[in-house]
Amino acid sequence: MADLDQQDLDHEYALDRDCTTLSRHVLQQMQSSVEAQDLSAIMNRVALAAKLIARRLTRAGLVEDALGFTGRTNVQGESVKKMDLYANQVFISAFQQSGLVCRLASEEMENPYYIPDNCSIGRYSLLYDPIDGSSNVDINLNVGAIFAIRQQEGEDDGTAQDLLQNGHKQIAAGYVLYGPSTMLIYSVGTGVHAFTLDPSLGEFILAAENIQIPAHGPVYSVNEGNFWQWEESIRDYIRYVHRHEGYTARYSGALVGDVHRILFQGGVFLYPGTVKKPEGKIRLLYESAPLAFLVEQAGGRASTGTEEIMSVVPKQLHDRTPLIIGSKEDVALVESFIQEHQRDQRERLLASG
Ligand code: FDP
Repeated sequence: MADLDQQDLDHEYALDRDCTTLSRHVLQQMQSSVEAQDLSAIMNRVALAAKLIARRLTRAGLVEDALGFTGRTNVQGESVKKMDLYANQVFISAFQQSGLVCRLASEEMENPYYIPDNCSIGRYSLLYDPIDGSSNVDINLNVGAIFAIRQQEGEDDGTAQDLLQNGHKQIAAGYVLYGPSTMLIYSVGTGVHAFTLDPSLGEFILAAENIQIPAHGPVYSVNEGNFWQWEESIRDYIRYVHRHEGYTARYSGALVGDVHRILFQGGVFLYPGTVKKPEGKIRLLYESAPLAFLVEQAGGRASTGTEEIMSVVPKQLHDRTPLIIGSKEDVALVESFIQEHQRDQRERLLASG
């Protein structure tokens, strides 16, 4: 009997030390706050969606109709993949009976999806990118999902105007990385924490707590194929890293994968605007702002080059921003090139009268 008790104790200890589940962690982080139960339940639903999508991705090459394009274009004019549509729908289904999330807004849907039955209970909104890095899906490389949670403010007449606010209105954010293992990284404003899916348990288990981004890292992550489409300032930054020792390039084609590397090892990801598209490619509400929330919580920064991402107020749901995100010193270095060019331009304008 004594032995059994000891075994039980050891088991308990192992659970405490090694097996903190996501929902329990959210509750611990938020202590007695009134939102704790709600956010823990919402995070559980995100985890459920992530598990379903991970399962589909791991079997995508074996089942019919999982890979390739649907033949449709989304609100951004981009070709929609079958996996984009599937993942978008999984999030909707996961939240349909959540009782808490009243609106879902995703880059795959022109307008938010309303779940009126939930609105009397919870007034939360989920903003998400169901599959980030979709060009990687068909070739079995890493992809991700990005999400943020906001609280609805005032009444919504169907135009979701209250979502058009800056990133400080986010109460939680995170991403899922579908790589060799599936990871879920989140923050409710009390640091950044990483969980790994244990497929045998079907649970996300705590892998790293209070992650801090190094102030500087060797990686710069950018699609250099756009070199001649950028402003001179970005080209100058790239020339700088080419000419200085200690830099190395990494670009996976999925923002989540590149930001994940930077979160742990430091460096900078940039997707600048181009001369033709100064706003760049990355969507503010579904990508830049959630990742900015997370990276700031880990001691890093996110900027458009001239403004903190967290301060940017969108005019429309699907607005895009240039994005420079990662280690504090590396983001500041990119900004210094942009600011120097802006100063030069102003001086030239003044000189020309
Ligand atoms: P995708 O369009 O394939 O979903 O924001 C979307 C994104 O991927 C990022 O994940 C990725 O970093 C970037 O776009 C890739 O775009 P480029 O092919 O233009 O580099």
